This record gives sequence, structure tokens and C-alpha cells, in this order.
Amino acid sequence: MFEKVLIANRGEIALRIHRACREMGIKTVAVHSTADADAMNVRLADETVCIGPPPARESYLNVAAILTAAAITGADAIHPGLGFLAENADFAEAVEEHGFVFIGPAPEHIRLMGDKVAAKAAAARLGLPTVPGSAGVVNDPVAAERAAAEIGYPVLIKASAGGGGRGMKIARDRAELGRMLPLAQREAAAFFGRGDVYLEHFLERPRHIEIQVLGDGQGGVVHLGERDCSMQRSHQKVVEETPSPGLNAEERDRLGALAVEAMRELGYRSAGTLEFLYQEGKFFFIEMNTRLQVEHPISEMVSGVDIVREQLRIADGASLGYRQAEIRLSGHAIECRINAENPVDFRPSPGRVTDYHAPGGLGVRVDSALYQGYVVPPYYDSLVSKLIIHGRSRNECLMRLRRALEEYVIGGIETTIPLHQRLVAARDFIDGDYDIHWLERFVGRGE
Ligand code: MV4
Repeated sequence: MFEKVLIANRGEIALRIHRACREMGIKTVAVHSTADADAMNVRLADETVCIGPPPARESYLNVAAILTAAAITGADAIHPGLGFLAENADFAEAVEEHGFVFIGPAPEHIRLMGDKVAAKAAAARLGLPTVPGSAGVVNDPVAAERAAAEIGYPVLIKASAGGGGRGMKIARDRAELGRMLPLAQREAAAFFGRGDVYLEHFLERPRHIEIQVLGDGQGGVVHLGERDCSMQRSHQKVVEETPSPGLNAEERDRLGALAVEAMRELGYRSAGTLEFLYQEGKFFFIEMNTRLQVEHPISEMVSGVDIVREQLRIADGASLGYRQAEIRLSGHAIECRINAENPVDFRPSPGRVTDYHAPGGLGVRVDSALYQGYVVPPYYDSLVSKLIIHGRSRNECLMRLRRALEEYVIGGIETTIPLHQRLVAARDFIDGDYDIHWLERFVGRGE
């Protein structure tokens, strides 16, 4: 096993990775910007290296600085965490070229899934159902009209280099397609540096269902169940749960078998997530994330599998060592993402945490790098804590969640805890009756 791992990230996820390393007897190197010198993950690390000023471009995205830090500290491997460089295939290659192990998938798989058109074609080849859409990139308006007529309106114009919803445009008829296509192309070029777009039939009210997989790149693949991530606004997930209240056992098993078979065929290594839209009993693959995800803890809570530990073992060349039949998914888990934001208008609320008390008790997990006196910097993502609850049933999970939200004190900054308190009292959420648009309406109504 590695002796020393460099964690190329910050905040709660850097701390999460540090914890897995510690338990395995692996020394950690925290790299940090000048804004994060007092962060909890930096305090706990065995060694620390300041890699630049606050802007991520000059620190957490600074490949030369990170590789230099790995060299001078004698790290064996680099864990990219999530965001920043986690899905940058060039970074993964550079890590390996410099003689370090990249704790993640093969660079070719990161590259493949980063190109949404290529990813969709690969998924179809691997036997996954996809949304009816254009055969590939359509940049010509005449070809787009022809494709849309075939697919059926409404259609969604998506950026091939995109993902996460940026630059998508709906067209409900031919005239709208004519207006939206150049707009989508310009936005794609501006956001992602490549104007290529493709078309899909627009699903009006789907759920967002994703499935957690682990592969060892040696033929071993398991899934850890699905997660329902439909509770989102502005393409930011707010609450995630597993199992999805919208699926039955047959649908769940069908999705699991499809995902495992596809990943075995691909020879996938490390943790990954396949994203689907689910509507009227059908799944449609949309994207794959080739990284650890923010919401991975809910899958850990129901499976008992430490996903980061598995990433470390797999990167070290170990095989999975267990089969799907040995994975028991037990009970229900929900994660609330707590952001340093105003809970009504979602404006960022950085600053000093004057009071801090985290909830505890049976089935309660808090993944956070907050502490009393910590100053939340204004430069990064506003996620400051994840409250993760497990119960034997969804109802038990909800009762614990309500109690834990009442206990949680984060003073001095605004957080989204009050939003979560309103959510757990909402009838539709209690009933599990929501789709990807539900939260936008709930927030808009201010109920
Ligand atoms: C869709 C869709 C409806 N129909 N594709 C948004 C993010 C990106 N990953 C894919 N997205 C969507 N793709 C088709 N053919 C609706 C969305 C979508 C969405 C998906 C998942 C979670 C939240 C969403 C919010 C708005 C739109």
C-alpha cells in the first residue's frame, strides 16, 4: 500500500480522503491555497504545502505546483477529490508521467466520458438505454431540423463538451430550434471552448437517478445501489437519497445489472457514477461521472462500503475481492447539503463561524471541515457541511433527519439549514413524490 498520498483538494472532501488514508496507515500531504492555511484538513495532515494564492486557477488547478508538491514531499500517489482536476484526463496522465499513481480511473475513460457525445455512443454500445437523439454532433441548422423532426419535439440542445446543465436550450418547435441553435453553440464555445452541440428529445418531468459503481479494472465490478438526486435547483443538488422512493425492486435490480455489465465490458477502474433520467418506468443514460461524488456517503451508509478506501486499494492494484451478491444494501440514507448561503435568495455568505455544534447520535454522520472560529473563504464552492442520516426505513431516516437539523448550530454565517427544515416538513418530500423541477417550484413559492 502507498506510504504517502497527496490530496489535491480542499474542504470537507479533502478531510474525507484524509480520514480514509489515516485509517489505512497512509501519511497525507495537504496542498492548500493561502486562503486555506487554517483549514481543518490542513491542520490534520501529516505534511502541508502552500501551492498558491486564493484563485483556484493559481492553486487547486495549478498542475505544476501540485506535481512539485508531490515530488518534494515524496508522495506515492495523488487523490484529486472532486471538482478542480478530478475529471481532467491531461492531469491524470501528467500525474502518471511524473511517476505518481493517480487515484482514479484510466485517463482514457475520463476523456471518453468528458465528451458527452462520445460517452452517449459508448453507453449505447455497452447496452445502456439512451435518450432518443441525434446520431452525434449536429452543427448545421438544416441537419438539426431534420434530426429534430425525427426525434420529435420538444428537443433539448446540449453541449458535447458540457455537462451539468450549462448551455442547454429547449426548442419546442422548428422556429425555436432555428433561434436556439446558434445561441446554444455560442454558449458552448464560451463555456467549454468547443461549440459542438447535439440534440435529445426533452423529457418533461423525469427523476434524476444515478448509480454508484466500483470497478477494479481487472473484471471486478459492483454497484452500491442508486441515488435519487432530483432535489436540485440551478443544477445544484440540495438533497440526495438512497434508495430512490420512485423505483420498485424490479427497476432497481434492472438498473444495477445494466450498469455493472456495462462497466465490466468497459474495464472501468475506481469509483464512478452513471447518471440516468427516469420517467414512466424507463431509464435513459445521460452522462457518466468518472470521480468520487459529493453524495457518495449515502451509498456508504446503506452498503457499509468505504468508497474512498476502495479507491485507494484499487489504485494500489488490488482486486475488489467481493461480488455483487456479497453487497447488502440495508435501510435508507439521506444527505442534506449545507451551504454557506442565504437560505432564501442563495447568495453566498462567507465569514467567521462564531458558534459550532454538530448533531450526533445513532445514524447521524457529519462530513464537514467546519469548526468554531473558522473563516469560510469567499473564493470557492459554498458547500460547508453534509448531514448524512441513516435509518432502517425511510420514515426512521426522516425522523432522525428532522431531529439532527434541529440540533445543528452554525452561527456567524447564514446557511441553508432553514431550507432543509422546511423541506423535511413538505408533504411531497415526505411522500417521496418529486421530480427534477419540484424544488425550483417549492423555493419559488417560498412555502
Ligand atoms: C435532460 C433533461 C430532459 N431531457 N435531457 C441537466 C443536467 C445534465 N446533466 C442533463 N440535464 C438534463 N437533461 C433530456 N433529454 C433534463 C435535464 C435537467 C436535469 C437533469 C438532472 C437533474 C436536474 C435537472 C434540471 C434541469 C434539467
